[in-house]
Amino acid sequence: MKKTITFISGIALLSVIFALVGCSSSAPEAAKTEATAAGASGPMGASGHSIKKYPMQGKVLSLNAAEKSARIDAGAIGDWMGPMTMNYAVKDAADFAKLSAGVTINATVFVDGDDFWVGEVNVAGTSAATGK
Ligand SMILES: [Cu+2]
Repeated sequence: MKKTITFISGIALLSVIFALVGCSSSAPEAAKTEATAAGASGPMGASGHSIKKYPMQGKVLSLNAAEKSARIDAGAIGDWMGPMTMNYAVKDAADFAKLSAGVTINATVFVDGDDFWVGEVNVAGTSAATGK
């Protein structure tokens, strides 16, 4: 019985770790990246760190006009995020205007500390099959 409880605890712990790693970069990794980029001359963001840019390819699933955010099913985004569906702020109105449900995009993810958003949007194609 004790063994079973230990096993279940292990699963729960793994789940927590996976959840933490899944949707944000780990602190040690961020620290390492920052140290590596110390000599680089990126623009400073609000966080005081230089803003990092990652190419992203994804499909827009839905839009939230009030929040100017998009739910995007994206492939791996550099070493920042694995392939997953999540919400991204789209800060630039011109970029947001290019988006609609069903389109596939090539874009850039900007990461400023804990803040991130999508910009430099290019619509790569529309999915006529979904007809949205
Ligand atoms: Cu994520």
